[in-house]
Amino acid sequence: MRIDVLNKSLVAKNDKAAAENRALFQQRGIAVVNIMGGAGSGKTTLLECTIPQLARDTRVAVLEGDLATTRDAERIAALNVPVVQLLTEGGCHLTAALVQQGVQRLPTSELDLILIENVGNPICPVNFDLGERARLAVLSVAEGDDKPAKYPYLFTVADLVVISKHDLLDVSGFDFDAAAADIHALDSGKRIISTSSRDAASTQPVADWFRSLCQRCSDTLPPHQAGM
Ligand SMILES: Nc1nc2c(ncn2[C@@H]2O[C@H](COP(=O)(O)OP(=O)(O)OP(=O)(O)O)[C@@H](O)[C@H]2O)c(=O)[nH]1
Ligand SMILES: [Mg+2]
Repeated sequence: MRIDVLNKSLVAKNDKAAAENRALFQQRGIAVVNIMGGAGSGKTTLLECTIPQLARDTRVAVLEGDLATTRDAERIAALNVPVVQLLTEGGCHLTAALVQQGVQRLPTSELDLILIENVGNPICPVNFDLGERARLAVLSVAEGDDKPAKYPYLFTVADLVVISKHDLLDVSGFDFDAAAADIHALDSGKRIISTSSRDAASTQPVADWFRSLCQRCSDTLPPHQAGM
């Protein structure tokens, strides 16, 4: 008797839309970053800190993923960049199909970079390729230094890890070296950047990383593998 595995077929369907997205992004020369991390880890704040630094030389737009409300999109719209709010209506991650719909509302012929803020969740988004070029994981010190070991897949798939809210390091008791060691146990070469919204200079390396992806837009990269 044949047994259908629903989850696998969902991922396969998503992969088809992700491949279409990736082809479109490559054709238009747009770098796309999938930003993932737990609820409240500081994803939107990181966008608020970095987008103004990109304004002088990079044409950026944002897709905001949430379960409900347009609150994050309103924060991004205040920066005067194109933004579309994607509502999953209960879903704990964005899908490539929803991203496809969002991209249709963006002026893609006028963009260098699309930053996608995924739903606040350190688990579900990891399995769903959106067609992105790169993945950014955000972990705040307020979440605890044990999270890289407990939620390893987020950190495995990420091309860059941001540890945010550095200004709260002392009060949170976060052991930075222990967290970094757990991340490097997964991948010894993984780059980690420590940021604080209270220190504008700390987010500059993240803005520079976004910009560096744009300079390589015409490269052909294979789809990310979750390694799970
Ligand atoms: N002290 C401090 N607070 C921060 C920092 N970054 C973000 N916050 C605060 O943390 C809270 C959550 O930040 P957001 O940027 O909304 O987090 P998010 O990851 O986008 O949240 P979701 O979209 O709900 O998943 C807000 O109150 C921010 O002001 C930081 O570097 N330092
Ligand atoms: Mg947010």
